Amino acid sequence: MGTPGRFISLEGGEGGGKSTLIAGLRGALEARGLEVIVTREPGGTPLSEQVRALALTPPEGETWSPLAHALLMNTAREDHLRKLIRPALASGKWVLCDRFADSTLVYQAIDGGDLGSLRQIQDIVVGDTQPDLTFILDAAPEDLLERREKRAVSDVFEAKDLSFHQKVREGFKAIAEEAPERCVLIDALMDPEQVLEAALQAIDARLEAT
Ligand code: Z5A
Repeated sequence: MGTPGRFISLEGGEGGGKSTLIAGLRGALEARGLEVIVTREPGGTPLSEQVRALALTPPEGETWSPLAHALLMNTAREDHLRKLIRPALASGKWVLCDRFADSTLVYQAIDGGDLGSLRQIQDIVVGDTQPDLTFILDAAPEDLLERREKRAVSDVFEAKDLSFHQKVREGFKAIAEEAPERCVLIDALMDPEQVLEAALQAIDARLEAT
């Protein structure tokens, strides 16, 4: 693992319950006496939050190409890793990150980005700071429709149709199959308490938590 801290990312389609699970995990891990940092991508540092705004809510009428979008995500990621994630892990903290590099491989590939190039950029930026564990909150997009509609989010992804969300689901499932040692698929339709329990069981089984 290389570092004394632990790095956990949360991924999946919109409205899957990542933020809800992160809040539950933070409480449970802090109750075990662990130091926990909660962060998100794109974002997490002052500069990366500015990049987030530029990437997700560009000026009206303006759009990013898939490559430019991927570069922006990775620009934000480089700053986030260097200033927040790596120092936190090195000092023994647990980092819970709402989305990370898997999101780029899924979203920017669906938008038309070349997967080989996306992986090359990711290798340069992420290096060996891979998450120790990745929770993928999974459900059929039609079952998450109501949750997505409730969110007060306005960004470049808000108007996407069901087929886009289906591709997002398939993209994350493919990553889970490719990296079963890192990824745990969780049924996002379970109650929040059951989702948290499943995540904690995986942490205990895979990370030998204290
Ligand atoms: N993006 C990208 O393209 N490339 C990249 O490299 C990266 C990101 C890093 C913003 O992400 C966008 O950035 C995202 C991909 C792109 N695209 N979109 N859209 P984000 O993570 O900030 O936004 P999001 O994916 O839309 O997440 P969210 O709105 O924060 O949702 P969530 O965290 O997964 O869910 P939640 O807020 O915990 O829950 C949503 C609602 O459901 C809420 O009312 C909860 O009370 C409810 N909920 C949660 N869990 C449950 C359960 N278990 N049962 C019932 N109800 C529940």
